[in-house]
Amino acid sequence: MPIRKQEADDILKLLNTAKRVVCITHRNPDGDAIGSLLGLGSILEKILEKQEVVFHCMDAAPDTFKFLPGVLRIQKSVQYEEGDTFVFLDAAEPKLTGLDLEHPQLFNGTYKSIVIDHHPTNSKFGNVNIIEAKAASTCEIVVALADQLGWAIDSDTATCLLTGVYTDTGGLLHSNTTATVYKTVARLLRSGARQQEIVQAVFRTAQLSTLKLWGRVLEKITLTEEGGAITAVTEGDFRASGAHYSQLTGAIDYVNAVPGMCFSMILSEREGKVKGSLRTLRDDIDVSAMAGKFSGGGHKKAAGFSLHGKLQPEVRWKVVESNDDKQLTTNN
Ligand SMILES: [Mn+2]
Repeated sequence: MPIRKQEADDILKLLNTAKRVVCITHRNPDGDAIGSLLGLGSILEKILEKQEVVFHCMDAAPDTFKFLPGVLRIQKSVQYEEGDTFVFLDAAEPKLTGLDLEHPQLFNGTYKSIVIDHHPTNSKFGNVNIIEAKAASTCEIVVALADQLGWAIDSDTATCLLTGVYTDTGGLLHSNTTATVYKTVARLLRSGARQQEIVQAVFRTAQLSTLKLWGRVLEKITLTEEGGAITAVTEGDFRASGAHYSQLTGAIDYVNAVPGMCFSMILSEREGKVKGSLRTLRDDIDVSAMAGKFSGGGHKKAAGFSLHGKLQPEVRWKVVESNDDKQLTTNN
């Protein structure tokens, strides 16, 4: 996945003329968000001699990623200054950063900005946009960019970037795990990425509250006539398990494991909104189109949406009289 020379040059120009570089990733950050934020940020810190580099995200990194070098430097709020250049990572549109309403000046041309992302739905809201829909993760694009521009990647940076490559491919298990992904993994391992540290922290560690939350998620799976494996998590489930929203990450793969299903979905309540996560294993189903019906988006096999509202349980009961065809259906 070569980065076009023109875009790489444009990025260099913006970075070199910046007074300060502020790297930003999306709210509720996942491994790719945190990995690309810390990965690119730490590279820029080394190559930019004069400019300070700031790491910025509205939400703190989930505990899972607290092992990553530099994670404590991520700032929830930043005083934006004249001459700042912004680098947006893994954010398909301004609202996903959570900064669009309070700080519209970040997105209206007041500042120079660079957008690096792999979501095909990216609205290209920067002055320079590197959107590679074929990349499985934003970290993969950061590696390609670094190699294109001859930026060095040390073992701490490689560990951050490999984390994003791992998490966005579900540990190299999802269908987006291309030959380029494996090449990127090899390249990062050669730079000293601490692969076992990632595996232990991300895939072999689970808080008790996570396991309890997942128990609730799995117990409530229902199969619909349309071939969906669907489950829902209420604010009450989060409270009862003591888990944070971010601890839901990964549970969808188990919901998606029910054989013979067309798609799977987790609906989760959070702060007055209902978030939907959709997955499919099938090539002939496009869950990003399904998410699009609810103003969401994503990839063909993994997508999501967010609606204002809350979940209301609906139990469907059917009374079947014995020795009789007469059926009575009620909604409760
Ligand atoms: Mn990503």
